[in-house]
Amino acid sequence: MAHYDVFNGDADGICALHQLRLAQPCADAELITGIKREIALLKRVQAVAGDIVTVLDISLDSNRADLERLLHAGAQVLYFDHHYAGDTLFAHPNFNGRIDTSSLVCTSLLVDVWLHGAHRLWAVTAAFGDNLHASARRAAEGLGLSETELTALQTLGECLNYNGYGEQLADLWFHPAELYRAVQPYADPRAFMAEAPAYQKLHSGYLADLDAAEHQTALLENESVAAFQLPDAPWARRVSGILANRLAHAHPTRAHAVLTPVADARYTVSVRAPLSHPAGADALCRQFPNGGGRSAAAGINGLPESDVPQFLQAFAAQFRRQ
Ligand SMILES: [Mn+2]
Repeated sequence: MAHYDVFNGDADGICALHQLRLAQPCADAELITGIKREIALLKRVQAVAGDIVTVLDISLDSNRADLERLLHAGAQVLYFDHHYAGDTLFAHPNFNGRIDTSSLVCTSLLVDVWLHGAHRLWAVTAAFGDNLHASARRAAEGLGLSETELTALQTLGECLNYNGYGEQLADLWFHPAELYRAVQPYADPRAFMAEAPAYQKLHSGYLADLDAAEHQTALLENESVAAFQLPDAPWARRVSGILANRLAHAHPTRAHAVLTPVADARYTVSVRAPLSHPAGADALCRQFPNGGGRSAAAGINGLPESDVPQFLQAFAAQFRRQ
């Protein structure tokens, strides 16, 4: 009987798996992950009857055909996620799913409920990483954390999330499976931050990239929206998603888009709805090929340069103040 641990290569995916495996160790599981935007991960799983596939933080809608293939083959699937899952509820005797697309939860918070709060510090970290600051603070109530510790967990969540951004694995400081292996020995994220060389490397890379991003000028900017275009460089591809989150917090009533050049005159687009009204980002992005995500945070893969004006127009219209 083989185990497959399939997880998004961002903070939420890593922290969800880490919580589960602290509670239910499974040393021989095959790790299947990738850059944050690589979400069609189930196609890489070849499970047979009796195998157990654990799936964390990737859209069921984007993996539906392969999920059906694995269930049909007789695999047991445990699935936690908060991304768009399609219009119909998914049901199968071998499928155990905890899917909640509320903008207040992330996958690690769903796992935290499942584990009755056993490793909540990592769920708090992940919620910060997924830009769900209020949910992170709510989850942390009763843990007795100081404001300094909360801020540290926020930085850790942002760093783990930031590591997943990039066009290819070579853009990243760490392969997400390697980063998961680095956190694996630490039941307490505060010890990971204090002791792990991997964290020192990730944190200093994060600060250097943010510094480089600071002086970008807007393509479009008014009271309700702002869009920024980054240069064609690995640091820009790494920092793009974090930049969108930081802009969102600096201007909570404004929607933000960050366009990052990738190959073939195309852009990766990160969209954040206004924090004051976190809705519409997924509806905007699904108007374009390879667009999707959550109501508060969504994106488009490979937007052609020729479609940028159309995107900016749709973006401004989506978030125009009524
Ligand atoms: Mn997530």
